[in-house]
Formats: sequence, C-alpha cells, structure tokens
Amino acid sequence: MEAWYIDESDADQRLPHKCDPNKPVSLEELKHLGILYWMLNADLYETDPELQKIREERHYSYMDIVTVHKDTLPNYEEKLKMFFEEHLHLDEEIRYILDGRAYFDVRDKEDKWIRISLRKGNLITLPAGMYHRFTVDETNYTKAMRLFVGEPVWKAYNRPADAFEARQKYVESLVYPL
Ligand code: KMT
Ligand code: NI
Repeated sequence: MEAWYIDESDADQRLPHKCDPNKPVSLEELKHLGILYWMLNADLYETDPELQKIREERHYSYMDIVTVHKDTLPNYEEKLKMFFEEHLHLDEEIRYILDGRAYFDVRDKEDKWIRISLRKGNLITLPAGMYHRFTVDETNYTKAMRLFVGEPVWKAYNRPADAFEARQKYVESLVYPL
C-alpha cells in the first residue's frame, strides 16, 4: 500500500498521477479519514485465520470475488468509467486485493484527491459516506474480494450526495470537517 496526492493532469486515469516531487500520504492520515487497512497473505485467503478474525470482529458475513479485466467483466470499459465517477455508498466499502493492483482515490478533509495504490494482500475499508472512485492501473487487471455486513448493497450515489445521513455522519466524524 502506498498513497499520494494526485496531480490534476487529465492524462489516463490508469497512470499513477504522482506530483513532482511526490506528495506522500501516511497510513496515519488515512486513518484520520476513517480508512482501515490490513496486510494479509492473499495466497491463504480460503483458509486464512487472520482474515476469519477480521470478518468475525467486523461482521463481514458476505463475500464474493470479482475479477476486473476485459475478458472477465462484461462491458469492461463502460464499467471502468462508472467506477471512476466520484461516488459514495451508504455502507462501508470493503475490498481485499487477491491479485493484480488497484487504485482507490479518496477525498481528504480539504476535498483534495488522495490516490491509494493497492497490491495483492491489501485489505481496505472506506467508511460509509466517503466520496471516492476506483480504477485499475496500467496492468488493467485486479482480482478483489468484496466483503459486506449482511446482504450486500452495491448502490453508488454519484456526487453530489450530501443529503444522505451516511454522508452527514461521515463529515461529522472528521476532526476538521469540510
Ligand atoms: C466501488 O464501488 O467503488 C467499486 O465497487 C469498485 C470496484 S471493486 C473491484
Ligand atoms: Ni465505491
């Protein structure tokens, strides 16, 4: 896992978009935004007691696995565009990268974009009500486990979605709200 403030160039979304010089973002800063992170052994995902423990503690009863690649995801380019629209959910978004790589872009307290680069073994949760977007990188491939508390709801609300209680609660949870 590595995170940085993105440059504002309109080059392809799959490129790193690092500033020159790079502006790194620490795990601590991500924690202040409500993001949780674990590093696990993805080769063991079927039997991993560490993963089991997290799932039990956080009540992640549901799980499935999606492969984001042009040969496995119907309407690949269209879906990528959709994932990259800035949005929020009314529940936590929990993703465990089993293979390949992925970028999650999230807004900081000043509404600036932070890019979180995820690799195999990275498990991340974005809090309900946090604006974010998702993309693959230049390798165009990621295999991710999706976890959820109870029956999954994947509905995304594109920005602006400020009236939702989940959004208001999230903003209030920040030490220095927007
Ligand atoms: C989301 O809501 O941002 C997504 O589901 C991204 C794709 S998960 C592999
Ligand atoms: Ni999302």
